[in-house]
Amino acid sequence: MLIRLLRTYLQPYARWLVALVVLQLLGTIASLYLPALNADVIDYGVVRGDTAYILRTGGWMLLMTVGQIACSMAAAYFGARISMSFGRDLRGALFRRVMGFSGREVARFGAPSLITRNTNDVQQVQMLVAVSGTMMIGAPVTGIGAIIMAVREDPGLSWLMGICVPVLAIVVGSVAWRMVPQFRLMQTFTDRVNRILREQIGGIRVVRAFVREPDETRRFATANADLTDTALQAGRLMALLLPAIVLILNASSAAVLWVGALRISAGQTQIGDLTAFLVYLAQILLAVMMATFMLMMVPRAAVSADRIGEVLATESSVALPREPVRAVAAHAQAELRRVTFRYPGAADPVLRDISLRVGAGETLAVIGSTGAGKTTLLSLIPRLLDPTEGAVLVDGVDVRRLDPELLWTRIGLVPQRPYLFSGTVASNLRFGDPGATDESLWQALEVAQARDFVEELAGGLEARVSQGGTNLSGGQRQRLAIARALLRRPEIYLFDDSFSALDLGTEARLRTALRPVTRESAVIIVTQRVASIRNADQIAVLDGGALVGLGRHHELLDTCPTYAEIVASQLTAEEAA
Ligand code: TTP
Ligand code: MG
Repeated sequence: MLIRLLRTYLQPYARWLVALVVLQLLGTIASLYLPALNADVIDYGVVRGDTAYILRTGGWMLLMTVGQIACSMAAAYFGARISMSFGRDLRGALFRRVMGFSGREVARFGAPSLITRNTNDVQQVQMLVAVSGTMMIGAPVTGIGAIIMAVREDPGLSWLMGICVPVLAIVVGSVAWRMVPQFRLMQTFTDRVNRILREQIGGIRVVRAFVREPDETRRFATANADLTDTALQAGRLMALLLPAIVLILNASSAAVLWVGALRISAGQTQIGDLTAFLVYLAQILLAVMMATFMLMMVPRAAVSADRIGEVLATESSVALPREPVRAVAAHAQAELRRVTFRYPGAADPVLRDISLRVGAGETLAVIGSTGAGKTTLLSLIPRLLDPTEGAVLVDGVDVRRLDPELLWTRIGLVPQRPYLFSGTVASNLRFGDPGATDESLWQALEVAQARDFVEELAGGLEARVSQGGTNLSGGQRQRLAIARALLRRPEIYLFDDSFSALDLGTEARLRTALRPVTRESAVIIVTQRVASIRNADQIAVLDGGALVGLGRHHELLDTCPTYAEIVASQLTAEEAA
């Protein structure tokens, strides 16, 4: 998965990658050549007292150093650019994918996990790209190059490398190996901390009201401690690594000096060669270390890549039509044809064999106890969910074949929990119609019985709305959501319990004001209140997912015991008659 991800999302930057490789190669060659020049300075310049030679070679060395610095800087720049662009593209792809998800897929991953995947996990992979960008070429080329150069300087000393390099590789490798499972755990724990935090911030009022703070604090503390412990364990291993590396490095230097000194006194080696050899040894060990570090990041990035890939590979269960229908003959019609719906993993269907039909100028009311499946039924029409069996038709065409844009412009949905976005009253209303004038905004507010309270807000239309609309009351939110749907001028209105937070007087005024606006449209009203729907053209009574009654108020009173029961529980006897 990691490789696939890298290949796909690094492709656009192939040219930059080539530049990066060339720059790293140049820089590495320069750094490999420097110790050899240094050795020459000592052996031919210092030992023989040839100042001109020293100056000439020194000049070369200076030039080379400058070149190397330039290469490294340019490489770092390209590396950062590539990794950042990679991260941006990947996040973008994830975001687009998640935006296409229906409620079903979001529920499968959970919002917090989706957020972690789009931030932390992408960052892990991005870090691998950044680190590889600076070391991937440098480490192996330095390692191999330095070995060749060192052997060239003094073959007699080279057997020492045969000991130090494997020792270092084993030590660093075994530490890295033990860190991999910790990294895997860390991703899971990060997910959990995120989830708990989100849940608690979202439900803070409930937590307070039920005095659950100590429990919730403990729950968070546990998750937090788990994450900390794992990170600490990984950190401890990491802390062990540096002293071990320094120890090996210094021990090898001492060994080289010892053996080298013996060889020099025996006349087998020159002083300059020994100095160069020491530098090469350090370079080799450094390269081994960098390579191991990089390899260590791979498993962590691989875990993250899997998590990202899982999201990218998930198709929305609400698939887009391959050949969408863009023109429809009929208008303002919604129909359910023998619809059955089952939530994934649920044993029983939530809706069973339901057939309903509402046309232009008609009002269909759906009534039923909590959990009867009313919201589920409404979600089928704008394709927030697709039916398990049967078909949903809008304007006479199966919604699965309809162009989604066309479908959604025809529908004005007021959800049961009206969601407002952070911004202003106006920016929220313009979700319904981006080009609406202030005047039409006020008109919609007037119909939604929201004019009065918006006028009283500081700033009126420009009054601030916080995320989720939490700085407004439930009823105010509902009315803004209604106004938002009205601005759309849809053919089909879906009101999901949209008057529940309004007092009866306000509701009555709202319904009267709605009547002329919705004259040409089909209206479906979901409600628990009989008073809201007595005049509806049709009333559908849902009970446990089945349609147990369909007709007008008076017909149902006689024919549908469930309806009669609901009415009896809400109205006094004379009102019902
Ligand atoms: P809803 O359709 O949400 O019930 P409702 O709108 O009629 O209820 P209310 O008046 O309170 O708004 O849910 C119907 C059933 O479906 C309910 O028993 C819970 C179940 N359900 C799931 O199993 N998974 C889900 O994701 C949802 C939303 C509901
Ligand atoms: Mg509902």
